[in-house]
Order: sequence, then structure tokens, then C-alpha cells
Amino acid sequence: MPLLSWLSESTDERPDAIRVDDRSVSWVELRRTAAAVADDLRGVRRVAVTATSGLETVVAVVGGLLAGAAVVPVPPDAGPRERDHILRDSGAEVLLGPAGAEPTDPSGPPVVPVDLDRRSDTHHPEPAPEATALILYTSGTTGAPKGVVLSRRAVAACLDGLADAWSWTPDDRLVHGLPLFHVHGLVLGVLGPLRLGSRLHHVGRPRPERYAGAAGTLYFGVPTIWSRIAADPAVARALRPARLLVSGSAALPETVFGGLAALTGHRVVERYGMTETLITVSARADGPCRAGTVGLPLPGVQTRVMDERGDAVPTDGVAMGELQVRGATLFDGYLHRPDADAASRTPDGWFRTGDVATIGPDGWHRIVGRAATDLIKSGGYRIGAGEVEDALLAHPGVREAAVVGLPHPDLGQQVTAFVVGDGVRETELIEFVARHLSVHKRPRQVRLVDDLPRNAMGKVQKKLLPDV
Ligand code: MLC
Ligand code: AMP
Repeated sequence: MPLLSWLSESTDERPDAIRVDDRSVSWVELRRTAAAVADDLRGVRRVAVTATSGLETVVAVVGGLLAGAAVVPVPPDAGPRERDHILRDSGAEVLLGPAGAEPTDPSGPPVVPVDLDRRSDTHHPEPAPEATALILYTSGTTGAPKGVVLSRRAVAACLDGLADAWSWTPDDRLVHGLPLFHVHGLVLGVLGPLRLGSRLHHVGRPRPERYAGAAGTLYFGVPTIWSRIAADPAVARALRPARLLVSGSAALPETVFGGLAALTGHRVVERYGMTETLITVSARADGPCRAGTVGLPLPGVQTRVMDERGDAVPTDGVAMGELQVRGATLFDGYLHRPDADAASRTPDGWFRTGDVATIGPDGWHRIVGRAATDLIKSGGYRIGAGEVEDALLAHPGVREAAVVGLPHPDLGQQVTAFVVGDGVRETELIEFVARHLSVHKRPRQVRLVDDLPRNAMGKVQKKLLPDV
């Protein structure tokens, strides 16, 4: 079946199938508008898209996929350092998106605006399932973000598994306001409706009052959004008529799960995934939902939890180890990074998630935390400590920097930088990082210190930093 099977076949001209903020289109209109974009992309292998939370992004992504190109979303607020890296590393030949987001690198691809007024009836044949659908850039513990290569087959397998687990059908109306350059907002939140036929209302920004006003059946959010909704009883009660509330991208605190159950009458479905693996584990709409657990492997996915010696730990709900996964939803590798690729897999071919988990006797998975402290999850965004440290060290007033995620009641973790500096102010450094990287990667707090704790080898001991 074509990746965007519903969109490819629909003859439905009713308006308001896909609404992004205040603009909406029918299925047929979206297909014809995107086909006009695809017509211009003939022969293009990789197309970057400035992924604002607008209808243009949906049209650009669909246009790229119809043309058979690999789509490379670029965070709209990425600073020049991050944007140039993504464009150069991906080899994107064209950048679709609003003018003004041009690469600063003169050798960067030409910027082509998306025209929502054009239509085409060209039929673009679906490429083979092993063709790349998306290259998503995601942070590792060190260095610049890596391109995660996802095939059409993997994306389709993930969405079909979720349709099964969540009873997600054309009768649904999905509501969310997540950014359109990650798995959650783009793969689940846009390609999901386009494959499965549910309507979509993207509310522009994930503000609680916009969720309350949207009248959906199915709602997606990261825990920070659910916690803000739980803190606003009137908003939470407005979600009572919904069919299903789904949380993912970070751990949902049990207090938020309980608060939402009391106010909305819904036990939130929690699911677990990664950019590299797409969604692999989830609670089911037709089964129980338990606070603090992420459910069972999705169809086509296998999981195991391994100790440090490489032996499987008992499935008793207590023994912890690294969660490893394999199956139909996995990525094809990191672009140009065979080293990182090899390190991410076991010799017998399982992907090492880096997450610490338990599996209970009933097969239910619980995510306990991460093995490495250098990957931070803040507001559901994955942020590599090393990338932020490199950005800070590019400031002339910074001599040393160590970045960690400290517990935060709203964001889960807060990016915090410990800096040894020469007469710099905290706010100046926060602004500096926000200008060079995506704004969400900026430290929310900078603590100026006289020195960083180091071991005898001179390596920074992050665990000895205050409050870590
Ligand atoms: C703030 N802003 C600045 C700034 N500080 N601008 C310039 N310079 C600075 N120093 C601006 C921002 O641009 C933004 O503007 C506004 O202030 C708010 O910034 P924010 O950081 O977005 O704030 P906040 O409201 O705290 O964000 C919380 C949040 C967000 C939950 C809404 O973190 C979010 O959208 N998270 C979702 C992440 C996600 O989708 N993750 C999925 C990864 S996939 P403006 O104008 O934009 O308001 C994955 C796999 C899986 O994990 O399992 O799903
Ligand atoms: P990303 O690369 O942005 O896709 O982030 C993937 C990471 O998000 C995983 O490795 C987990 O650490 C985290 N994550 C995703 N979903 C959950 C969840 N339901 N509970 C806990 N952590 C999660």
C-alpha cells in the first residue's frame, strides 16, 4: 500500500480534512496542491523543508514524498550553525519554505517557496517501500546532530501498528500542536492522518486552551503539555468527550496521569519510541492503561532488556537493564556515520536504545531512565549536552562548559549549563546559544562557577556538579 494511502486514493472534497492553525484543505485539495510541488521536484533525491507549524509544511512534506524524494525537515528556529549542518550533511538539493530561512552557507541549496494556490493532477507513482521517506536530525551525546534515515516501509509499519493499538480510524479527528520536524508531530501527527484517513487539526502551538477548543476524538501531547492541561481544570474537563488521549516522547509523571484521569475521565495511553526506532511500545485503546508504564511491543516489534554482560534480565518487573529493540519500524542507519551506526547495534542485530527499562511478567514495559547523562529530554525535545557545550565554547568569554539536565517540574528536565567564564553574563550566554542552535536547545539556566569538578585524568565529573 502506498505510504500515504488514504491521501492518494481519497475523492473526498469536503473542506476541513486537514486544518493547520487557521487554514484548512480537503483531501483532494491537499493532494493536488502537493502534486504541484512534486511536479517541480522531478529528479530531486533529497529535499529539505523549513518545518514551521503551518499548512505549507504539510504541503511541502507531502510534495516531497509524492515526488519520491527523501524529506529533510529543518527546525524553523534553527540557528545558522545547526541549519547549515543539516543542509550540508543531508545533501539536500532544494529547501522548501518561507523566504528568510536561507542557508548562510553560499553553497547551500536554493530556497523555493511553497505556493498554496497552485494545483496539479499529475499522478506520481509510489517509490519502492525501501526508498527513504525521511531523514530526521537528532542529537547524540556529543557533536552535531546525526541524520536518521527512515524508509517508507518503516514509517508505514509504525503507523499501521499504531492504528491497530489505538483503533485509529477515519472516524477520528486528531488534535495536537507539536512541532513538525520530529517523529511525534510529523510522523504520527501528520503522516498518520494521511495514511489512516483521520482528520487533523494542528492547533499551531500546543497551548492548553487551543487543545480545549478543538473538539477532537484523539489528542497527542508530550508530558509537559499534559501537565499544563492537568493544571487547568476547565481545559482538562473540555477533553472529556474525546475518545483517546496519548502521551509520549518523555515519561508521563504518575501525578499527571492521575490528575488527568480525575478531570477528563480518561486514562492516558502512554507509548514509547525514538527517532531511530519510531514507536515500538504502547498501551492499547482496548486494554488497560497503567500509570508509569508504556505497555507492550507493537505489532512487528520485538524487545529485550539486557544487563551489562549482555545477558537478558528476568522479566519480573524489577530487574533493570538496557532496552533493545528490533523489527519493522527501525531506521536504516545514520547518514554518513557508519561508526555511530555500528555502535548503536549489538552484534546480533538489535538496536541499543540507551534507555533503562524493566519488563514485567505480563510483558508490560516500564522506562526507568537513560543510561547516559549526556542526553537530555526537556519538554519532550532530545538535546545532546555535547552540542550545547560546543556552542557555549564558541563564545569568546567561555573557558569551560558542562551541560546537564536537571529535574524540572514543567519540562521534566531543564538544560542547565555550568560555565567557567571571563566576565560573561548568564543571559548573554543563553541568547548566544539560542541564536546559534534551535531555541529549545538553549540553557534555561547558566551557573557561573570557578571551576568544574574533574577526575585525575582531567575528565569532567558531571555527577559531582551541584544538584545533579
Ligand atoms: C524563548 N524563546 C526565545 C528565547 N527563549 N526566542 C529567542 N531567544 C530566546 N532566548 C521563544 C521561543 O522561540 C518560543 O517562541 C517561545 O519563546 C517559547 O519557547 P519554548 O522553549 O518552546 O517554550 P515552552 O512553552 O516552554 O515549550 C514547551 C513545549 C515545547 C512543550 C511547548 O517544549 C514543545 O513543543 N515540545 C515538544 C517536543 C517534541 O515534539 N518532541 C518529540 C520528539 S520525537 P514561539 O513564538 O514559538 O512561541 C520523540 C519520539 C517520540 O521523542 O517518542 O515521540
Ligand atoms: P527522540 O530521539 O527525540 O525521539 O527521543 C527518544 C527518547 O525519548 C527515548 O530514548 C526515551 O528516552 C524518550 N521517550 C520517548 N517516549 C517515552 C516514554 N513514553 N517514556 C519515557 N521516555 C520516553
